Amino acid sequence: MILKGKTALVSGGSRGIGFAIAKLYHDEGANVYIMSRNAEKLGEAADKIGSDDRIHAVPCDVSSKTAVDQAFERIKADGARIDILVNDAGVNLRGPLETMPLETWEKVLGINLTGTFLLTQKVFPDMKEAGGGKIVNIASLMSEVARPTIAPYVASKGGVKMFTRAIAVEWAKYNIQANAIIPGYIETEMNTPLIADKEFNAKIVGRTPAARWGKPEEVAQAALFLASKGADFITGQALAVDGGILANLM
Ligand code: GCO
Repeated sequence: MILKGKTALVSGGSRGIGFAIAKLYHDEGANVYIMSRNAEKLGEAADKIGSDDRIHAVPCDVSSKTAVDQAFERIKADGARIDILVNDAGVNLRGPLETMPLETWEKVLGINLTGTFLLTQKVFPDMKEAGGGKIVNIASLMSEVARPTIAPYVASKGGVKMFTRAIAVEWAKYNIQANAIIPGYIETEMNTPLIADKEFNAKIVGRTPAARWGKPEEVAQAALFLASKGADFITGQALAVDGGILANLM
């Protein structure tokens, strides 16, 4: 039980990569708070993870400072102190850049990047007081490369990677390690339309040396390592869990 005695907060914890991380952390003994906007789906996810007192659903729109403040009041009321923060909450709203509405841009940046900023600021006092902590930010292939029709997502994930480095260099003196994970193409709800698109699916599988889509549980294993003591001297890094796609020219 690698995380026994630790309390983790996982945003985006009701589905996909965030759910897989929350489940694995819980299986490894952590006390886990999961956050997402949809209270019903969040409750269902919490029930799937466990029925004990180590799993908690805290509905929250991470792009709203008010909502984040209220969510932390709830966590504080439990007497909980966050040792591990996973910023996974993210949306990808696709469309041509030239006609991309400002509202779409602001929604994607608000959840993916500003949400990461807000939660990171909120956990700092706990981690500083505890003498250290772990921050794991879910970046993306799109922190490194781009593709057409997802400009807000690309911009947000590039920011997540560099914000991770900013946290790492500023808070290392408090023994807080911050690292990013770069998932490749993973079988998640966000990617359902891409998986269903036979041409796109074939292109991705062809570009990925492992010749398959990844699984959320495979990303969760990297998140477990980065949250563990074994990663205490690793900070400011971005670990790709991508089947080799970023290493592959062709
Ligand atoms: C897309 C996908 C990607 C992946 C992931 C890759 O539209 O190309 O949604 O963005 O989800 O982010 O790391």
